[in-house]
Amino acid sequence: MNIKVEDMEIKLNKLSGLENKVTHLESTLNGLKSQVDNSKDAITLASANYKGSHYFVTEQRYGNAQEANRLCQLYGGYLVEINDRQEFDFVTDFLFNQSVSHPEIIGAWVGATDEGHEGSWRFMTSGGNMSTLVWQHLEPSGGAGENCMNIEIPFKVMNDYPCFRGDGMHLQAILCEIPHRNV
Ligand SMILES: [Ca+2]
Ligand SMILES: [Ca+2]
Repeated sequence: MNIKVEDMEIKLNKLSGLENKVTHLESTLNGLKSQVDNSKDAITLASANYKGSHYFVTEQRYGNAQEANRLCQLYGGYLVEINDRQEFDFVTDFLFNQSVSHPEIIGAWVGATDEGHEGSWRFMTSGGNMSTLVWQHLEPSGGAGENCMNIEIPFKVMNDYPCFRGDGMHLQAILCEIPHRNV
């Protein structure tokens, strides 16, 4: 009988140790969540929900499309992937409305590229073909020198654009799309 009580005490001690570990992990996780949320809030100019996704736009200060995409991935999303005309209309209306109060914002990255498959636009993160293409007049114009995509916000159209510019000019805003399951 005494042996059984000792066994139970050992098990209870283990259980108590596990509880402490879970509590510690929970507090670590909550700390990380609030760090990520705070950094997202710090760069968010405006946000909106559409169908299954949350969208947020940043200021116009990013010159590298891949870096922009990785930033969106940090928050559980990706640079916006426009799957159909309805989403295109939502995205361009949303961006246009922000540019009314922030007239300095005229361009935003889209998560699509034709790098390595010139003229065939695919989503940067999901890899699928992008079929809804609403080009600006005379675009796409850049050939192999312009393998990423932005939205020209005042005109609500797409433009092929260099994925990276080192000159610090012609920076773009970031529009991240985050599936609701990751928000
Ligand atoms: Ca190209
Ligand atoms: Ca172009």
